[in-house]
This record gives sequence, structure tokens and C-alpha cells, in this order.
Amino acid sequence: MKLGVFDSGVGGLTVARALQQSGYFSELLYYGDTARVPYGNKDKSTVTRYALEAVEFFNGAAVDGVVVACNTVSVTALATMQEYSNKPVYGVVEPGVLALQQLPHVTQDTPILIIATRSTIQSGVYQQRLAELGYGSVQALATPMLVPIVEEALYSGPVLEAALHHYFAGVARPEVVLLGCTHFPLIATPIAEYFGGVRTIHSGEAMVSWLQQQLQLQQRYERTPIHILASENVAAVRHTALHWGLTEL
Ligand code: DGN
Repeated sequence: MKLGVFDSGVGGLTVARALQQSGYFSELLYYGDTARVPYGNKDKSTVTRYALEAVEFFNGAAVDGVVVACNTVSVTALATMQEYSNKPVYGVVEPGVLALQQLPHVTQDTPILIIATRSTIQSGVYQQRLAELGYGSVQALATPMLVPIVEEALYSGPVLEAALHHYFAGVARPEVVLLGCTHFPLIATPIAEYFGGVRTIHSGEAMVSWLQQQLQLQQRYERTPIHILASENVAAVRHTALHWGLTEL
């Protein structure tokens, strides 16, 4: 199975890495809209317009489905993308929710913290979904500053520590942190350690597990080459991909 992977920039590379490492896919085609990143603070109509341009691109590409490797796009434009796409489009919200449901020892009273961009938190999509499923102890927090921190490769050290303190100082200790932004797996360990060791949910790992279950994937491939395209500065995206552990570029 060949998959398209769409993101506003480089964050979706964490999802692409999980897809690549899973071995379930024969090929990946990544498209990052680096010319217009970040999407996290843009309004719904703008994000939807950009997402539809990505649909147009993938409609003409030789892939069997498209993963939306961005939470901001998934909460804003997934249904519209599905409407206009000529192949299945998979968003990261349902996989993240399923990963939470399948995490051992999570009950409806387990304290859960969702962190994401401002758009994702303000959309209320995760909060509503978890409320529907009966989770009663959910906090949601916009942590937009963590996106440029990851892009600056500040995966540890004083800048990250200050940002974590800035956002989390007043937050009751959760047991699970749902990383509702595809940049955040790169700082999952410091986030978990800030709270004294908690479990984290990553969009990429969640997507692999969800696709495997939904599509009953069984065949494994020895290699999963990834082709990387971007609306601007593709060399920088490829550089980040290598830095973040993708291979077969
Ligand atoms: N990585 C994106 C997400 O998962 O929402 C956010 C990046 C951005 O566009 N600010």
C-alpha cells in the first residue's frame, strides 16, 4: 500500500517516520506546505483552502490513501478533504482517541491532558470526542510555543524547560498526555519527565496502529522509500527528515 502524507510543514515527519518504521507500507509520498506553515493560528477557511489544494495534489498522485499528519488540519478540514478526495483520507484524531482507549489501565476517571496548537484546542474536537466516550477528567491546553522550539531542535535544555514550566506550572498532574500536535513526539520524554513520568500518546504511532486495525494490514515490506515534496525549501525538509530518523529518502 502506498500512502500520501500531508502536513503543514515538517511536524508530519514524525508520523511519516512511524509509518516508515512500521513496515506496513510499500512507499510514502510526503508533502509539506512549508511555504505557508504554521497553520496553527490560521482560521478555518484558510486552513480548509490550503488542505483542498493538498487534496488536488494527492488526487493526481499514485497513492492508495492520504494520511493527514497534522492535528490542526485533521480537526479543521478532514471532512472537506474526504469529500473532495478520490481516495481515502485518514486524520489523526480518531487514531489518537483509539490509542488512549487501548492504553492499559486507563479508565474514564484517569486524568488526561491534551496539548496541541491553539486551533486544535479551540476546535474542541478532542475534548468533545473524549466527553462522548465518557472520559471525565480531561484538561486541554494550547502550547503553541512548543512548535518553534521543536523546529529549532531544542529538544532539551533551558529554553524547553522554561516553556514547559510556563505552560504546565498550574496544571494538575495528568496520568496520560495526549500529544495533539505532530511536533511533540520529539519532546515526549521531557514532557513525560516534567510530570514525574507519565505516558504519552503520539499521533504517528496511533496512526500506524489504527490503520493496521482498520485495514487489517498484514503484509510487511523490507523497505519503505519516502519521497519528500514541499511547497518551499524542500532541501530543508529533507534535512529535517534525516535528522529525525527517516531513511530511504
Ligand atoms: N504539527 C501541526 C499539528 O499537528 O497540529 C502543527 C504545526 C503548525 O502548523 N503550527
